[in-house]
Amino acid sequence: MAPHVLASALSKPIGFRQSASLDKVRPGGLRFGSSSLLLAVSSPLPPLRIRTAVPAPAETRTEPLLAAGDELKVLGTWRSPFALRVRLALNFKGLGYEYLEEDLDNKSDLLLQSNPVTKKLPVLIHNDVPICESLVILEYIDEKFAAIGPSLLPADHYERAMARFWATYIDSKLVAQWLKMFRANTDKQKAEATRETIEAVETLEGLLLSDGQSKKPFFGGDDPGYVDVVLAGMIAWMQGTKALCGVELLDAAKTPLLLEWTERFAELDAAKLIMPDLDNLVEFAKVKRAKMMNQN
Ligand SMILES: N[C@@H](CCC(=O)N[C@@H](CS)C(=O)NCC(=O)O)C(=O)O
Repeated sequence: MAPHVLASALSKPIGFRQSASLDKVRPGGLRFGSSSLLLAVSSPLPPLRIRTAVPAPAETRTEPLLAAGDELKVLGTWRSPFALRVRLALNFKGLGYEYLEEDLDNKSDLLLQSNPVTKKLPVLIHNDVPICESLVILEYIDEKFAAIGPSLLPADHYERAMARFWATYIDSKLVAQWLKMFRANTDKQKAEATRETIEAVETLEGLLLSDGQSKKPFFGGDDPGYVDVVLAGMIAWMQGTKALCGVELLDAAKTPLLLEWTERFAELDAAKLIMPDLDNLVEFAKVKRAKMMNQN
């Protein structure tokens, strides 16, 4: 991703609407596979408009953000690392979208009808067609809007394969083991999951060295790309791990490159307004875990 391309994408207006809850949105008009569902009626409340980037002067805007009639919606929650990936990807591409905050304790009909298979977030709804699973959504955004903004995946086929490999690694190893560490019921379970999580973090630290030697600012190279967006969903969770699990994952001595990367990434225009607040996240996770423990 060439810096000027990213800079140009980020200088475009990125407006999205945020609803306090989806209670005000009635389901509909959505297709999942071949089935047709009911009509969508958006909130009667005036939408809150939030800009995530400073608009470029009109004369410097050369590309349309979305074709006329094109509409993107994201169903997410503020704390979801998976939903954050989707919002980051749209921001990097400079694509405007409507953001709908879901209540996972009371899933909206829109979510249930958009993702009847797993009933999970995030869902991207493009012109009333839902796409589910964060990594699938990222690839959809990159392919469907290839002509707009920078690409997330590299052009080279081998590099693309490697980026997908690391994205899968982040989910299957880092995220999966982090969750086990957070949910562990016994010291043995916790110690095992902690070891695995640290191993994943240290492996990712090594990935920030090109050819095992020179430092890369981003996993994508000089600019952020697919792997950056995938891992960035976990930045706040990694930062909160000390408070939640007593384990420092981002350590100036052991993982200096990853620590610097988290700071560099969180400062990007595409990221800074949508990264979750660390204190709120830790507070939320503590309450969640206490509830989980009570249920066991
Ligand atoms: N593999 C999925 C994971 C999505 C996921 O776990 N989403 C959570 C929120 S962080 C969810 O919707 N949970 C609701 C549930 O499990 O019922 C992805 O990458 O999109």
